[in-house]
Amino acid sequence: MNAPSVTSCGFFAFIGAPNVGKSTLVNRIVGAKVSIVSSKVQTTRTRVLGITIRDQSQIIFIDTPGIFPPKRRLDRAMVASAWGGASDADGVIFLVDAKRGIDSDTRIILNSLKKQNRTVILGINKIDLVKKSTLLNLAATLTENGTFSDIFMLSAETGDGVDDLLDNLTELLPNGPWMYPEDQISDMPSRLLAAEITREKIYQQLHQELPYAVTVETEKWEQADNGSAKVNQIIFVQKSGQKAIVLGKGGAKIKKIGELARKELENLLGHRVHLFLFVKVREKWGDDPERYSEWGLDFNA
Ligand SMILES: Nc1nc2c(ncn2[C@@H]2O[C@H](COP(=O)(O)OP(=O)(O)OP(=O)(O)O)[C@@H](O)[C@H]2O)c(=O)[nH]1
Ligand SMILES: [Mg+2]
Repeated sequence: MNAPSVTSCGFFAFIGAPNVGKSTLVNRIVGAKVSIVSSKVQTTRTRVLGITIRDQSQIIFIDTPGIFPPKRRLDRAMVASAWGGASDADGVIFLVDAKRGIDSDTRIILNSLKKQNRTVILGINKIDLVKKSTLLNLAATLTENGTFSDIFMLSAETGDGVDDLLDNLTELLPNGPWMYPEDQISDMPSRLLAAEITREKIYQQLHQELPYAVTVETEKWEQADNGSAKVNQIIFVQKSGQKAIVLGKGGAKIKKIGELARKELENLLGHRVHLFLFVKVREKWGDDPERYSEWGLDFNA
């Protein structure tokens, strides 16, 4: 007779400085894009779930915004959301960028963890970018400055170390039923996912301060009988000069952003999408409570 199968399930949060590769790693683990990624800092603005199954275990990862000294209201909400993700999880993986090493943001997080008396798992990511000796020195310095239950050397880019991490995490999960259906990989509503994809394209297509002055919202979503969807989105900017940059010469930039976002959205949804982007100047969108509610961010953080 077969023994009854025992399942386990739990949450692990990735925290770390901006740009260390938290979202890339969650996407790599899930095997699909659940969280947007860019080469710029502060890409992720809220908590994003990435769910995966390994043998009898369902592991739910919480991708969080990077932690840095906040200046604006949005920054404060993002950083609060990251720490909130850490406190909601069964375990925390503190991710450090092997190339960047211990920069000031990383040092601040190390100190906060120490103050909270919190033992976390250390993940050193981007090991594909450094020599082994650099990596070993970094690991030694980190362990002198923090309390870690385990250390993993990872590359979200190549997948190095990821299997080993997952094998070890399954051992730490409490027994219990799975919390999500077997085929579910995230919990983000389609409207928000669509807005995030457009924001990712903006991060990839526009530079300097512009991405930080921008937010995207899905205003309307109409599903047609033939299976296609008509999606209207508003790109909020803070100044008219920024609107001109987002539009580009003869509208070329926004056309490019729209094309890239539409293609990705069509791939994800498996049906045609008619995407309409509108740019609106709203100087203080960062102080509008409505901009925060859809993300589940705390306006008063
Ligand atoms: N070479 C290399 N690049 C990586 C690796 N992981 C992530 N990256 C790159 O690092 C950049 C930042 O990745 P993200 O996943 O957006 O980083 P993040 O920590 O989620 O950043 P925030 O959301 O801003 O906090 C992107 O350009 C990734 O392609 C890695 O293992 N190796
Ligand atoms: Mg991210």
